[in-house]
Amino acid sequence: MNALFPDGFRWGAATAAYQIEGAATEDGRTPSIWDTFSRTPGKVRNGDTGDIAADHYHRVREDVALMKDLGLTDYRFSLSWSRVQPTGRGPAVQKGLDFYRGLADELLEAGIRPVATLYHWDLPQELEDAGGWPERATAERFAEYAGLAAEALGDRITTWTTLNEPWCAAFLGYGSGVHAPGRTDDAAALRAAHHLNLAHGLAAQALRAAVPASAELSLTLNLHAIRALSDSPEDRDAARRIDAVGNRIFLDPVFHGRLPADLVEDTAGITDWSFVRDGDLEVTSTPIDSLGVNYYAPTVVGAGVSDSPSPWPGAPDRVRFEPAPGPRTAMGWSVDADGLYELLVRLRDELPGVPLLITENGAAYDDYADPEGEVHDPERVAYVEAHLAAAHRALSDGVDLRGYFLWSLLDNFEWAYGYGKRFGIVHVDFASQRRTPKDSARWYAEVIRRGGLAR
Ligand code: IFM
Repeated sequence: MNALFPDGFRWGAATAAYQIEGAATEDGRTPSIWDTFSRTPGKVRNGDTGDIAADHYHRVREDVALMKDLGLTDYRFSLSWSRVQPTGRGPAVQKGLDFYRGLADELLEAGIRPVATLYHWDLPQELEDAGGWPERATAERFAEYAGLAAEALGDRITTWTTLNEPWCAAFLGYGSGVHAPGRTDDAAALRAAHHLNLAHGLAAQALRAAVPASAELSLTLNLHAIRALSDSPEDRDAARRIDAVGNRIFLDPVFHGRLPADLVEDTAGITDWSFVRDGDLEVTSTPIDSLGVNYYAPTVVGAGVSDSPSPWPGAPDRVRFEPAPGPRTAMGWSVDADGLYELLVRLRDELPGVPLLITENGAAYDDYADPEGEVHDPERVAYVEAHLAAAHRALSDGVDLRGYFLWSLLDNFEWAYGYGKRFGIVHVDFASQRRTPKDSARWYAEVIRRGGLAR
């Protein structure tokens, strides 16, 4: 049976600034929290940093040519805030804007739609020094930066995503501390989550004012496909808690203009939420045009206790996490495409009228170039094929799914794992910066050419 996607389906690949650009000190760019964090001993495996990364800053032409060869219709990338507006305040830096203008032009010339994300975790360090996301002022600064970027680039970039995975920014950054800025403070993490929602809403307003009416505004969330270990009330309550602090903490303010009442109750011992001011939830629910969903693996939970510090405020003494059964990727994440289907169908039911994009999906494996210089990655092909099949099933069941972006185009800096985890469909030899399309890249190009899976 063939699983073909509708005409106009967007076939993409995704990356993020800090993970691929390098050029950390060039053209006026100042440190972001990830520069600081990765240079702090013990924070990133092997002491890796994004100083050079995949050197994309100097290899845009080559990289766009690779995308063209793949037949991508869309390319999702992020802007480095500290390249565009180095201190997070004041005017934009021309060279920073020029870089993204050049990238957008190169893409358009190749017939590829640029899909820009304004924030993929790299807060200018100066803003963290002033308090970071737990401070309301950071949301205001973000809206100003969004306006500057949109004014300068809105004539060429017509799909804008405000934030990528605010859950990670708030809870890995300020809760468990495994991501920059590495703070472990539950109250700060919850404040950060609210201010990220606020930043999203304020930025959506700033973008709307600056870009053509036809532009598409979006937000990308890493939503959790949550499964309770059993039907017991305790296990079901564990799933509810994780759904509140993992999913509804963003979905409710953004799409329904409310805070989940059970979240407020679960976290009452941590905060009274008085940082949410009158009118904030109207701002967070500023209308947008689509929702981006990042999905890798399901989250299996039951009643119990989990490690501290934890990225789940209000849950660690009530919830334990279990690996899902079955095969795993090199991240240790289970391969379970049904979770993607479950998530998409849930969103169909809960957010009628909101078009969806899968803005990240993919897998890390221990890839290497063989003596012939080829990279065979059959597990990645199987992973993506299974998830595309799940996406197609969701489409057939009425999900308004508009596109799929594979994470990632290139092997890159995988945050606290450094360069040890390879997600790319194009292999990067970080010593020489040589790019080698893996088997999965050729396979994906064929999927795009056919418009889906031929099975
Ligand atoms: O590499 C990350 C990306 O930056 C955000 N989503 C998950 C990916 C894999 O961990």
